Order: sequence, then structure tokens, then C-alpha cells
Amino acid sequence: MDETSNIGNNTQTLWQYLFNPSVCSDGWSPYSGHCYIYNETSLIWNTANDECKRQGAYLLEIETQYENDWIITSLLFSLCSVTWDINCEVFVGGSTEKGVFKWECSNNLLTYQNWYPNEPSDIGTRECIFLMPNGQWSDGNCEYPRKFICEKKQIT
Ligand SMILES: [Ca+2]
Repeated sequence: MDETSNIGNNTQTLWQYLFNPSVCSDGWSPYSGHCYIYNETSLIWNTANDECKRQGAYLLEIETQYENDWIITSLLFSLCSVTWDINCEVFVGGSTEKGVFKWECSNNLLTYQNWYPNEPSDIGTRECIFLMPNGQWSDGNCEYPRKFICEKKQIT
């Protein structure tokens, strides 16, 4: 790339920002006022939660079927498709201590839910929600590393 096209690209980015400030930083995908990133490095839930915070974000909170559908079709298109394989599971920001699931960042109880049949099983002392490749949810051991998604509000 020569200098001229670099300047051109930077100018384009600046104009895009000035006239459409609701954009996401590099690597993040926009959807409905929020920015999302799929982290393919597997981490335990607490560390994934910290990593999202470090990126100025939070572990994904899914409030609607639309958001769930968008995550599966647009963000996780490269995810493997095997059911019940930890390498194909993606942590989101929900967990339970005593049978009541809540979202970590907002502290909200779950409103929209999309559990796999017979889930959540909630068998441990602490269980964390993960997404399966088909978009349904399950709960599992928070200490087993999984991929994860961070979400944040778009730049305003
Ligand atoms: Ca959300």
C-alpha cells in the first residue's frame, strides 16, 4: 500500500466516524447499538469475565431471540458444530450460585432464555451458561475453559 492510499483510508475512517459515530473498534462487530467480539482462546469463566472487562466490555448478555440469532449466524459462523464438545461451547455472562441464574454485568435475572432440552441441569455449586453451536444454551462447570464473547455499547 502506498502513502496516498494510506491517507485515503485514514480519511475515510475519519469521515465514517464523524458522520456515523456508532461504529465499533477494529475486530468488533456491530449489532443493534452494541459491539461484539468472539474470543477463540478458551478461558475459565472468571478469567473470561476479567478479560472482557480489560477490553472495556462485559461477557455477553443475551436479551432477545434476535440477539441470539445474530450471534449464531454472524459472529459464530466459524464455530465447530459438534454438540456436547467443550471446544464448540462459548461462555456467556450468566451464572448461578443457588439455582437462580443472573447476568453478571447488569445483575439482571434472565428474561429471554433458550435452553437445550432438559437444561439447565444446575448440578454443581456454581454453574455458568454457555452457548452451543445450534444457539441453544446449557450450564456447566465454570472452571472448565471455553471460548467466550464480549459485548459493549457502541461508541457514542
Ligand atoms: Ca446483549
